[in-house]
Amino acid sequence: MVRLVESMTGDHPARPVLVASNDPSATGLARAAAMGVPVAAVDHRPFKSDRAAFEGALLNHIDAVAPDILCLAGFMRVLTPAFVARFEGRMLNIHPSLLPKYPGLHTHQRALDAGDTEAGCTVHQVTAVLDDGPILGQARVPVLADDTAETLATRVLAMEHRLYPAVLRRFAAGDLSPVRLP
Ligand code: NHR
Repeated sequence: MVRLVESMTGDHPARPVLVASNDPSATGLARAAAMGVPVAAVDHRPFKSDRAAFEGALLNHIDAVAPDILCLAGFMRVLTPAFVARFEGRMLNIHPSLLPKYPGLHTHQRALDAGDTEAGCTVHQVTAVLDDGPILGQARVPVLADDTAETLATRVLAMEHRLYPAVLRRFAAGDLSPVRLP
């Protein structure tokens, strides 16, 4: 998220209008505020299993700034089809695997368990099906012999920081052709 905000300057076609989180203690909120970006927090926990009600509260903040594009960055709440439909074709996510491999959680451990020799990350459009939308970019890293899920996650994260800003810049300019890194 910080890298996306930092990237939106100069001739970039987009500007950040809101950083929102479901976690009121997320450090990203303080970092965004320090960069001068408006922030909102909607704790999902009081809503229990009522995802639509949580999303309604979140939408109040989002609709107030009427964004053209939504970027999920470490957002960990599965979104309902109704929410996704509101932003069809305008919502991106970065996922820490080479999709279609390993949608969902614990991607690094799953790659290690499978004996994969490469891993990476994917930016995709968000659809109602989890981690399934059209791919807008991918970056690869090697898996090393002594990797743990943590060391692999650190190597992938460095590529996430390069890939997502590159994809957003292209997407905001109307270009849906996939970005490949390195
Ligand atoms: N929503 C939809 N409709 N489609 C996608 O592709 C989505 C999405 C919401 C989030 C990010 C995704 C990821 O990058 C994302 C993609 C959370 C879960 C999950 O199971 C799965 C995938 C992603 C994010 N969340 C649990 C839930 O009950 C909570 C897990 C937790 O809190 O640790 O929502 O990986």
